Amino acid sequence: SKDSTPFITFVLGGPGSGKGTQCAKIVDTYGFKHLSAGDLLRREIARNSEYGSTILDTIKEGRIVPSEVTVRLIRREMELSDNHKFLIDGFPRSEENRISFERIIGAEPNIVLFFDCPEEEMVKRVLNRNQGRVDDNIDTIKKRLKVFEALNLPVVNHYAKKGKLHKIWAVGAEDEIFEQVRPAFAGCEQ
Ligand code: UP5
Ligand code: MG
Repeated sequence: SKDSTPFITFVLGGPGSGKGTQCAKIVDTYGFKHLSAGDLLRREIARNSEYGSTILDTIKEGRIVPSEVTVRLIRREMELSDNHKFLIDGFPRSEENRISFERIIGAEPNIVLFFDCPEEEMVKRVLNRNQGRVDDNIDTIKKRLKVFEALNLPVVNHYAKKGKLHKIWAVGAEDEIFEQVRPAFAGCEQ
């Protein structure tokens, strides 16, 4: 219920590493509320909100939306949810994102998953996706990969040092990858 302390999982990995795909399986198996930061930002674009056009420009360039905007969207979804188990997908993308979340939400993640995928595989998957995302073109993908390497890997290293990181080899069949995800949630079976 709303009274219990949130149980937070961060899901990290480069563009096309399979975060969204594996999150769907985690939701089905372990009953988390899925919050994709990218989906929340795309929803702001679609509803033409105050920050919509800035978010669109940022996503087209593969850059990171200011932390305060993203954290506010995540916080609102957490407050609105009856669930207390959250799967936060594609966030935090930088140390600044991470520090901002910890300050504003006042909590750290219990678990951090990292989907480790070779760049050429990520490029192939994103170019094959065909769902009309404005950032699924080769120019933007190259920028997303650079930003990921420069800004997201420090976050991964931070949680590795804290002993919270579950690194998963993200190549192979979806179900095989999920078998590597399961041990992170040992004890979370519903
Ligand atoms: N696929 C999945 N698993 C597969 C497998 N095992 N084998 C073969 N194919 C597989 O998967 C991608 C594609 O690969 C799909 O077609 C899938 O079927 C297939 P998906 O599960 O969608 O991968 P995911 O990691 O979720 O890829 P996504 O493109 O969503 O990752 P990004 O991190 O790039 O996108 P996100 O939506 O998180 O962010 C988009 C942009 O929003 C960012 O670049 C940034 O500009 C902005 N943003 C922020 O600024 N701040 C935030 O906090 C979040 C986002
Ligand atoms: Mg995704």
